[in-house]
Amino acid sequence: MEIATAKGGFFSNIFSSLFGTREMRILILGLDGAGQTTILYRLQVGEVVTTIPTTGFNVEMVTYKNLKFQVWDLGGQTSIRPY
Ligand SMILES: Nc1nc2c(ncn2[C@@H]2O[C@H](COP(=O)(O)OP(=O)(O)O)[C@@H](O)[C@H]2O)c(=O)[nH]1
Ligand SMILES: [Mg+2]
Repeated sequence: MEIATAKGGFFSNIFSSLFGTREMRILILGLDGAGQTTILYRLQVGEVVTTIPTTGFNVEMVTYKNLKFQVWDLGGQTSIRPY
């Protein structure tokens, strides 16, 4: 039973990597003001948006062809750097 499940997973992974949507996660790290949030929204909405300093983080889905990226943009200020 377990083998069947593993096989199913194996083949559905191959199938989805050939024809389906692949999901990946990207983490953007950098000092505050480096342009991380600008890059995130440039990727997502296709244009440069006005940003405010990130307190905490932004998580957005970005779809490119059959790839789906979950992009994490973490603020870089000293106070939240430990995270
Ligand atoms: N000249 C220039 N300014 C940029 C660039 N990328 C971002 N900025 C500006 O730098 C400032 C900080 O950007 P932001 O994306 O909020 O930085 P973050 O703190 O890393 O998220 C904003 O005023 C942006 O408009 C770039 O490639 N060139
Ligand atoms: Mg930011």
